[in-house]
Amino acid sequence: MKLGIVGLPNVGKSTLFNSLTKAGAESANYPFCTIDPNVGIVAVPDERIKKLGDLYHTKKVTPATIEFVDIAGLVKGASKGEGLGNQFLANIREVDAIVHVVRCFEDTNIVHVDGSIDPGRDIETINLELIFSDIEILERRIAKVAKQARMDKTLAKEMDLLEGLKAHLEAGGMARTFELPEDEDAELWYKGYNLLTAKPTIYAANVAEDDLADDGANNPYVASVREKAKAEGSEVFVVCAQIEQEISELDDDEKAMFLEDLGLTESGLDKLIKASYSLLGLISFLTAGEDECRAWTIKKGTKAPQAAGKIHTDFERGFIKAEVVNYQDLLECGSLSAAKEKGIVGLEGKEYVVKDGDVILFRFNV
Ligand SMILES: Nc1nc2c(ncn2[C@@H]2O[C@H](COP(=O)(O)OP(=O)(O)O)[C@@H](O)[C@H]2O)c(=O)[nH]1
Ligand SMILES: [Mg+2]
Repeated sequence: MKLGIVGLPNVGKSTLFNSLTKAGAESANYPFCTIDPNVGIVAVPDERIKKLGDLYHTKKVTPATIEFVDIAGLVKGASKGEGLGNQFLANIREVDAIVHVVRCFEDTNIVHVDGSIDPGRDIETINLELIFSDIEILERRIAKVAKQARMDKTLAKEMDLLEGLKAHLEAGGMARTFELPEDEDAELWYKGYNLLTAKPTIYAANVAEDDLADDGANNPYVASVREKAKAEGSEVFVVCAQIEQEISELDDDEKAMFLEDLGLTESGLDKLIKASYSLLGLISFLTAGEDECRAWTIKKGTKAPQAAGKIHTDFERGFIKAEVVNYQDLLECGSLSAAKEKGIVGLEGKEYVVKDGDVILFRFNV
């Protein structure tokens, strides 16, 4: 799973990325310092595997991970190639979801590309570039389908979809607010276009330290981000990238104290990672043993054999049964054998839909 961090130059993308990954991507006070996309792997905070690890006296605890990509500053005209725009847009097309960073902090030392702090305008600037880029994709597809439609009747239906989508985008709408007809073909075509504005998005309002404790409630810039996000059904997330960077350099004890001083219980990044996880419809199942306790990422609705396939393709190919126990139940019983005695370990087959927090032992044969 890959999330792309996008936004105008100098809004705090790299600062946020650095604190997420501590990967040391260059962060500097001028546009285009992150020309190549920087990719970082981030652990999904999960108390459950730590507790399982204690129960099993395990040697190794491995969290689930997601990937973040720091995508360099998009500017007005990116879809026409401004500021290496097309390259950046191509990078965005490869991600599963978008974190759109918006500058809501004042700092006269940090240049704003458009000369003032105005999150509503900034969001529109970026979203318009994404929309233009999507329109181009649709136009290319329309040209192709128009040629073939004379031979193939089902393509007339796709043409309707394309024209409808294009009109929606031209009116300034994001593809994710388009009302897709309830039709399997349409859904497949729509997915196939891989539109930027169809990707699930979280807006990250990057505020000054003072605005953290009340979650930006008194910051009118944040209010305008919330308004924009609401109109398209997206989430907003208030963060101070600079503070997150400082926090990321602390050890766990120092971190807890620092957060308490700020009136917070959890770092913004932990919240962001969890929010991204739920935005993408992801859950974790767990495996436990003396060698390793581990969390694995799957989409909600994944069945047991495909979940097994995340661990190893052999597990999926040779899938026989899954021994499944809820994480909380297992902890309460104190051991797997005690859970078995109580009869709460299920033996599940191919059609079993895996749930968040399932502790699973797969039986397979290859
Ligand atoms: N005051 C303040 N400065 C910030 C904050 N986040 C980032 N900056 C500064 O803004 C400048 C640009 O940040 P950077 O992360 O490189 O922006 P990017 O171009 O969006 O990647 C750097 O000098 C950062 O230190 C913040 O929350 N508050
Ligand atoms: Mg940057």
